[in-house]
Amino acid sequence: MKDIMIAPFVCDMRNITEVMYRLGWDERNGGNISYLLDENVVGEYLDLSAVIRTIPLGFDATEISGKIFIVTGTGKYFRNVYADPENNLGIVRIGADGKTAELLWGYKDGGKFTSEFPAHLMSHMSRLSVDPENRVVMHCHPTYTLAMNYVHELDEKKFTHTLWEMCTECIVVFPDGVGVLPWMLCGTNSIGEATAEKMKEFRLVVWGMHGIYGAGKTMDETFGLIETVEKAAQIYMLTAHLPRINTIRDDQMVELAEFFGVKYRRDFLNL
Ligand code: 2HA
Ligand code: ZN
Repeated sequence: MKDIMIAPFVCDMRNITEVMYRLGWDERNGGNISYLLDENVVGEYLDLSAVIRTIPLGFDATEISGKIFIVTGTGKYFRNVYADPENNLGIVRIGADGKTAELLWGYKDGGKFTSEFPAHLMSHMSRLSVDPENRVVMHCHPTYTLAMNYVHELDEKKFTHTLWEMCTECIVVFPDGVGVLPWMLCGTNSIGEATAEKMKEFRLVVWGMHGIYGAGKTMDETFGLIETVEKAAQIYMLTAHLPRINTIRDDQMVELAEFFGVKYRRDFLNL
């Protein structure tokens, strides 16, 4: 068996949580990440028949039973993941009954996965139904994106359009736009279901006055999506109170999307 501490998926989780914490997107226990792993790769590091304990999921995940995820722990701080992955992360397999998770590694102090695991798993199911290569679901509280929630209409067309106007690369990076949910109680199956519904259409979903969800094939892609939204939101918050003299026009966004060959939400433009 190889040493799990050098497994690329453990390194990815340690590195990304460290970066996100330093960016100020994950104060205290804010934020959570789940990463769908390849069973054969995990098998190089762990005995897949050795279940440490089982943990109830609280909803039916039969559709993805047998799948293995590395997930941040509930109540755990991103700040601490790098130094102590085995307490702050866990590797779980969705049981055959679809109602429990089998712990294979981690949550060493008796902990369990994030309270947002239902939202994550439901989002994984949605994204996999439209993109079989999706692997990562990431949630965080990026500062400027959150600030923008308080001063900009929470309408997905208008919100996406404003972000697209803020940086030239935006329409190319997230041509599918940003889904927006109103403020909802977090940690519940209802917010999970609402997020998953949006995830059929969007890789990015804003949780009104709370934060953002991102999904992608890799850690880089997912982080890059959120990072680009956050950059655009920062430009917005730095300029929203000032007279606007210049902007990226809709016909220029079309030019960008067509030049880079991305399938974009044309209905989000005002053509
Ligand atoms: O896990 O961010 O939404 C802490 C949160 C809840
Ligand atoms: Zn949150």
